[in-house]
Amino acid sequence: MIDDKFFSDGKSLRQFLDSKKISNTVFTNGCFDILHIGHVSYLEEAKELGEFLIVGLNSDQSVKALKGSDRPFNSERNRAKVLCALESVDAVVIFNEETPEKLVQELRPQMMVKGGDYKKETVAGAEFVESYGGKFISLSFIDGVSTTSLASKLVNRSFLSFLPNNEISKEGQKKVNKLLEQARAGCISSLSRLLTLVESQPEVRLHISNFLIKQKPSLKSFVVGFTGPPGAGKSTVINALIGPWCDAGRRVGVLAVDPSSHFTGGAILGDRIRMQSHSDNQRVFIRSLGSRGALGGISESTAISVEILKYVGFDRILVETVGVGQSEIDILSFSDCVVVVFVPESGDLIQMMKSGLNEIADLFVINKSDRPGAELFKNRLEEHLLDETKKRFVVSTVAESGKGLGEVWNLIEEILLHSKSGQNSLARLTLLGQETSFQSVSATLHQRWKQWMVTPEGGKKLHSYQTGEISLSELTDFFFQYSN
Ligand SMILES: Nc1nc2c(ncn2[C@@H]2O[C@H](COP(=O)(O)OP(=O)(O)O)[C@@H](O)[C@H]2O)c(=O)[nH]1
Ligand SMILES: [Mg+2]
Repeated sequence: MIDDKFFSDGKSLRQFLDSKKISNTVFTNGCFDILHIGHVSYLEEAKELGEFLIVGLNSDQSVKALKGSDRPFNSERNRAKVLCALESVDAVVIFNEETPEKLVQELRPQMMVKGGDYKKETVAGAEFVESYGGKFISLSFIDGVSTTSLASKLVNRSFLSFLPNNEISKEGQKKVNKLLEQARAGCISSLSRLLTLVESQPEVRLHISNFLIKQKPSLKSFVVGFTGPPGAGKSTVINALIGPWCDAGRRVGVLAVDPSSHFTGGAILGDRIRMQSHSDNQRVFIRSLGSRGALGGISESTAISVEILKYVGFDRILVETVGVGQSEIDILSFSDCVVVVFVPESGDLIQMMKSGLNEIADLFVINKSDRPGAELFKNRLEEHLLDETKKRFVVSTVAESGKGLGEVWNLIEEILLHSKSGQNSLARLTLLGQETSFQSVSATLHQRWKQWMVTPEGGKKLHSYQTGEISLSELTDFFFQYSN
């Protein structure tokens, strides 16, 4: 039955029509790659216009030439079979050329029909049909459905399923909550596991920040950020400060965003043996971040790690970052005290000042001040700070020998006395919520945008933007109207 409707070329169909004396024929053509409601309705409408509906079907070769090498999805034989199964279709005939003009000349239909907003002038064969008194008709196509847009929808769907899950499962939430509880009870391996999780999984970051924002902020925990050029001595300074904090009965957590940072656990100033017992008491916790291919922002996983250390009960959280990029400034901007470590040769001083670091710094350390030029550098820096309203301290140190570090420690503690740790925590968690939820929102927006672009309306608007008829913000407004 189906094969009765199928003709491999115009000639055999012509012979069939002649033998059956069928003259009231309606002709249409297309690729019909994935059949959808638009095709079915318009073929039914076309059939109403005459006695016998012929569909000219683009061969595989011709579809490739028209739509690109990744089309058709279905072979000509299969496409033909599906069409033949439709009640409205009386014959399917394959053609190899890009246009059906030659086929139309062979078949001489009474009527030629196209779907969609085709103009007669642009349809090959239409003029020929009219030359012997036939008619050309353009039928309306159901808006928004086409094989091309269906295909992109399918692609988008499968792409979405590969996106990292935005929300952590109920079971996952329980596990993370349990780890938080264990870490708070002093379990260091649970704490390590948590930090690994937030480094690699944005959805865990979001869950924990939602959890922590509901907790009472710890008022005894303070965050001290250390930044400065690589090699200035940040790690050496931090190392040396751990001992005095332990001596003062504080628990110290260190987070180094620079994975090359080396820590000995504060053994330089503190007594080596006492330090070992400190770490037995879990008084000191040291962790490098960003070393294992963090997914998403290093600054986000650092910010949440800081808050986890606070929740777990560390009193002083020391964060070492390298460089002065925006993300470092983001991390530091919510620290209770920011220490900038320079060396006398820091020629990039002015550049660092310009980058916004100056506004958040509380204390400048000129380390390696055993080197020539230290005094001159200190004078220059102090001059630079003179006209600033915020009070800043400048201390010269030799971190390797410990010179000046007692003063640094005292100044940090004094600055912390006046800081608003709780407010900073809240600000950090709020920013974290903004950033992490934005990642999911932007992934969703991107998908919507791609879906809009393949609709006739979206395509038209993009074209108008490309040709300068509308601005980018107008394009955006149209998109939001569509998304609503
Ligand atoms: N001469 C001298 N060397 C120092 C001083 N402080 C640190 N160093 C050395 O400088 C190098 C870099 O120090 P490090 O703390 O790793 O720098 P970071 O990259 O800023 O963390 C190390 O070899 C330290 O031993 C100092 O005050 N004087
Ligand atoms: Mg370092």
